Amino acid sequence: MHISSQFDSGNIDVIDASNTQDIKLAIKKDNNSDFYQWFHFNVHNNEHTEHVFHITNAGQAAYVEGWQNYQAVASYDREHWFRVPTSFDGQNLTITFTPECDSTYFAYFAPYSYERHLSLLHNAQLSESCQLQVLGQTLDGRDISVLKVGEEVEGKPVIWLTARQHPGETMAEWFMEGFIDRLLDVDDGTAVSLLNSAVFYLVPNMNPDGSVRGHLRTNAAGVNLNREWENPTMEQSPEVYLVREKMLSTGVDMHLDIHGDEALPFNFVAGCEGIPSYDKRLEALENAFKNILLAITPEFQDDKGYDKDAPGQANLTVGSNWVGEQFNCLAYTLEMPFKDNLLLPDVDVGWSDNRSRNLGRDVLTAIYHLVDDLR
Ligand code: GEM
Ligand code: ZN
Repeated sequence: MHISSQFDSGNIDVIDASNTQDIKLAIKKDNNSDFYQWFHFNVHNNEHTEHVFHITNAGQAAYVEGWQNYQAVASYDREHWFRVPTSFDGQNLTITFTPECDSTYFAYFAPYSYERHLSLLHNAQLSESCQLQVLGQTLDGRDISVLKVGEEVEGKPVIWLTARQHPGETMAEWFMEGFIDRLLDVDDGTAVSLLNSAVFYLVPNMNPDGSVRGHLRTNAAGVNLNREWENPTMEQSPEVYLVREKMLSTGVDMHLDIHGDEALPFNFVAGCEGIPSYDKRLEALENAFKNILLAITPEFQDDKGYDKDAPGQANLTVGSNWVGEQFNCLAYTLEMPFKDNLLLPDVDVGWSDNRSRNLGRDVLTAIYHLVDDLR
């Protein structure tokens, strides 16, 4: 048997693999950081017997409550990911699995590779309405890419979507793939009409370095990008610095920052109720967006989520809070679960890449119904 993680977004340390009934593993920390939770590894064994994997440092991971009722994902073809029997005893996360093929991949959530990221960007640029722009480079030298979709016209709202500041939250880029595919579909009347009404700036992956490195939450320097928005630097957080500068040049009338949540088994949004300039207009826009999305899909709910910030107490280093305050606009952090949507559970796949893509498509409809009220 051989266990490896030397591939895009791979992350595991093999402690002891001498006994297939008691394989000891550990998740590596993000570089220069104490955060860890994302794992992604391959097991090759032509003996299709029961394997028992113990991730022995799960008890000290970033969000331990994320392991409660969590099931890991596995894949034979790296396309179709299914949930596998997983348990947590407070320290060890144990995956018990009898493979049907010689080679099996395991991960925290369906991985979104850098190659797929590049294909997403370059397929998009084939659309007449889409321009692929490069804002600069990350610390490891990868492009920070934004898709501009539609034409800027005086008076037309400018809508930004950013995703995967936290690289282990791969559902965020699956969401963007669904959103982008629909927005560029010339046969989709809602998308065509929306592009007549607004211009979009879309960043499918804010953190390509952390993604390839197999990080949970930080960039190559070990910096949490979603705590950099007040004072980003080219030295520590060029990803945020360059996107923020572009936002300041385009203006922003609506911003969605797409994430994944380790613990809460729901889709939900976190708003800007705690920013200094929060007012009845922003409150009305937030409620309108939520009510429209609630009407569109049962995958969304507004009962469970993060605690609300007290008035004036929002952390302005957080992306959607800084954008909401800077541009006095509708700005949400949108969260999807690593586990499942408890309101609509799927025992085979849980929350998944496809369901993330479909939520992206549904959010486009919600924006369509709100776009004329953004300015
Ligand atoms: C969260 S977002 C922080 C809370 N945001 C609001 N608006 N209350 C983070 O960065 O910790 C997103 C995430 O990690 O998924
Ligand atoms: Zn996040």
